[in-house]
Amino acid sequence: MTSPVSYKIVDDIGVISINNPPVNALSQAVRQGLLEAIRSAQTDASRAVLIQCDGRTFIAGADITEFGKPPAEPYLPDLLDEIEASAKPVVAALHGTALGGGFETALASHYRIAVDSGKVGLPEVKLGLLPGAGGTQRVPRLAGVEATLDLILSGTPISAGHAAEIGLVDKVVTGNLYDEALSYTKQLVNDNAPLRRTRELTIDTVDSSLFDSYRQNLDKRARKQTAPQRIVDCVEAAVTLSFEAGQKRERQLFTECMQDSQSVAMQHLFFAEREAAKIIGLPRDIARREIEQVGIIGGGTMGGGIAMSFANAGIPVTLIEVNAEALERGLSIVDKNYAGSVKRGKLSKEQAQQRRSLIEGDTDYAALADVDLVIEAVFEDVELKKDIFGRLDKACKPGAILATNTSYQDVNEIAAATSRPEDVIGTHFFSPAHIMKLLEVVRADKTAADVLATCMALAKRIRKTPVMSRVCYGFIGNRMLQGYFREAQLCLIEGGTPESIDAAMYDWGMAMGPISVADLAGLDVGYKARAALPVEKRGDPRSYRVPDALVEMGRLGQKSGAGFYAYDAETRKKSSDPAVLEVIEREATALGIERRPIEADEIIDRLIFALVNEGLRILEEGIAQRPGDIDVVYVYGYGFPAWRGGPMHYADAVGLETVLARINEFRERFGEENWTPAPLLEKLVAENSSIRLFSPP
Ligand code: T1G
Repeated sequence: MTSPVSYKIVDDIGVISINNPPVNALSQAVRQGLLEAIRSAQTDASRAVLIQCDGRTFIAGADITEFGKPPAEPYLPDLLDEIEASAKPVVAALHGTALGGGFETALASHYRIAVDSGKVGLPEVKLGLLPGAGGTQRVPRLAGVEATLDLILSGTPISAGHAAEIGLVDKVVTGNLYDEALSYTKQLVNDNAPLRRTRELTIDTVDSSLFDSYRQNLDKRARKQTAPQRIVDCVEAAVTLSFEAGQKRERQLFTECMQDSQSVAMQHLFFAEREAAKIIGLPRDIARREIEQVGIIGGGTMGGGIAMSFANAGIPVTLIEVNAEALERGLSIVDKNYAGSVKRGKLSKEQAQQRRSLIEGDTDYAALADVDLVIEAVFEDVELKKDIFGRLDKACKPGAILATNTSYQDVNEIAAATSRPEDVIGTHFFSPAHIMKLLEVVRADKTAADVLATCMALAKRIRKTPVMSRVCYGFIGNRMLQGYFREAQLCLIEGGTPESIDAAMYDWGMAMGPISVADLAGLDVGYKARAALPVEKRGDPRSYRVPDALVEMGRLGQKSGAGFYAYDAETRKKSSDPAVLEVIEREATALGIERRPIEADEIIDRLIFALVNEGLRILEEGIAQRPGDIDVVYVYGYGFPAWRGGPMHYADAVGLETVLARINEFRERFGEENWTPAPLLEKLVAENSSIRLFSPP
């Protein structure tokens, strides 16, 4: 087995090259090769050492596939200490994304040169970890404490230019990095540049209250997450302790993170997100259709947001509305969104203008004659959608993909309204579409394989996280959401209050409580959907009598200034409204319900296990490919806490026997209509197995 690390002397410079596709991760073999190379360099004729990587990026971090296995020497912190202790200058040449342990390798080098397109970062916090190879100790010595806290707590990579500004990179070049790095290293030798060991640099003093202010901010920004708090502890140790003692503290806290269930959950999501992009049974190299122009039907909130998602990726969009007035309204939503991004500093004025210029409006389907993909994003009326697809079938060129953004409707039925069902697919965006990462790609019965592959790849191009779903009412996310909302409403009418239900779920980790989510989405949405259904199909009346009563009072939610809560017209700040409790009590009485106190743990288990139970049905029906796909849907689309890994991962963590026992208890108390255990749950418990071991039939 050849080593992924090679070493040769070029013009008196010892060049260490790493070639470990796809991202030059620091596997045991890479660490071993690096160690042997840096040791060779200490005694050979080289005058300095250059560490560089082949392929698309400098080292992108420790090898995450090794996590959970017994650690193998050489350990990264020890290796980096040897690099830093080198008797000859060591230079790191950075390109692509030098992340995590990769950037820590560069920080242990004496000098860093980067190509201007390169990025550096310490994203460990996104894995529930912290930089465990000296990053929390070396960055403050180069960039100061506040820049360190911002870089490591965000986990967001920064450009080479920004890194140079704050002292993390010494030289930024635009030409050939290898050539530039070689001449830079020679220059350092000729200038007799000092061995600038990062560990020996002093840290600017800071007021000790800075750390507590960061801790308080994390209590809001990273609620209940353990890694961010430990990161602050590490950086504080860099200021208060010697380098060696600080490194020891970092190692101890890194080990705590590694053993923390939060990190196990977030590592699970890292791989689940990448797995979800792969379609079982579809060759990874299947030819995809070219998507260079896109059409959107409907300029409402969703249509405008979808149009922006494509424009933001540099893809021209034609937005179609029924008339000039509606089109103007739609485009003004887009203008407002871009203006907001500029105001918040997310985009420069020029960037916003450049992106906005890619969105054109029209009222005639003839404008879609050349588009490669069109996405219908009108409101949830299946007959209207079928009519639109019949028109698109005629207006769009052969081979154009015809997609619907429907949240619930039957994509097979919509496809049947065209002469080319193989070109029809669902692309379910989540509101706000230009911000939310999740994209459910709905594979209808006749969707062609290349159409599916094209849309899965296109999702990544517009920086979305794709998850494939088969056709069912509500696909993966919204189908599971029905049980979640049903239980929220039942807990409410049985004895809870909007505040107690929301507090239970918010404190558990959800980004927003279910009652607040209902107000945000608009109570009239469910009201109209139910009105379109025969009574027997509307579900348990106890689960919608209160929201429907509020709608009939004109309380539609945030959009009308009042729903379950009252909303300040200016700040939109919500407040409790006693009138709502009266409605709840009145409806409970009308339904013969004797209200009782409902504790948080009952609320949590009823809402979350309703998600889990439906998720298991979705798995056994083959609607979702894998359990991890469902976890990605809920974390990226519904505010499920990443540090709990998603509904399926969470159920395994709780223990399926416990989940089944609780569901059986709920069946006893609340009836089997809402609480019949999914057969797959009973099967897994009988086999003493777990959801993560599920493989599709
Ligand atoms: N280890 C192992 N495999 C990795 C990997 C890693 N660090 N990063 C990516 N891969 C695989 C990934 O699973 C996929 O495999 C392929 O590479 C392409 O990835 C000690 C402890 C680098 C920005 O967190 O952010 O260092 O699916 O699809 O979109 O302090 O990968 O093809 O089989 O994401 O171009 C810190 C994680 C680790 C970086 C590239 N580093 N990676 O994005 O490709 S912890 C990270 C990424 C650490 C130290 C600590 C991205 C990327 P497959 P991809 P991409």
